[in-house]
Amino acid sequence: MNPLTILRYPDPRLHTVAKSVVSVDARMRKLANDMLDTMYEAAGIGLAATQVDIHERLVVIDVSESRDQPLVLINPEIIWASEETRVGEEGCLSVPGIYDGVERAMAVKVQALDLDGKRQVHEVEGMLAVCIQHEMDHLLGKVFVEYLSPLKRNRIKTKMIKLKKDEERD
Ligand code: GNR
Ligand code: NI
Repeated sequence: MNPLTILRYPDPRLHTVAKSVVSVDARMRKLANDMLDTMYEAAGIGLAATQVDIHERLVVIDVSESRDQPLVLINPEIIWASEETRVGEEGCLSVPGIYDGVERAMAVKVQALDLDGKRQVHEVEGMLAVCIQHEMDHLLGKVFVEYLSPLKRNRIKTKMIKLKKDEERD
């Protein structure tokens, strides 16, 4: 077990745009495994490398109830998105305790490399489609609260800064 530290909003490093992964090697496999440990320990359904201050296009996901179906996406690209959208309640490990509605495509087709460096295409819907879109936003430096109104976002920012101060006090 090697859990990594998850950056918390409004940390400016969360707005870094990730670079493509150049080679799927032993380092990448270790990083993906450390990210999976971190995601499971934090009870999340996904984690983007950006959230652990690594600015490369890598995400890990597990939307299964049994927490035993890890998915690793390297250099993911959305090659198709349904026109149909839906608003679903989202949360983020980088914005603990905050949940709000975000509009996303209902279904997407995503192309990515796996840990063997092989190209895979996944056509997904439901929670997995939501999660993939949420994680791919992180790789572009975007946190879900940026879809909310400036008023809500500022309230969240203030709350997160206060939470951090409270944590530092005890
Ligand atoms: O654990 C998470 N839950 C979640 C719920 C609804 C929509 C998106 C997510 S992703 C989030 C983990 C996380 O912050 N990934 O970046
Ligand atoms: Ni997130």
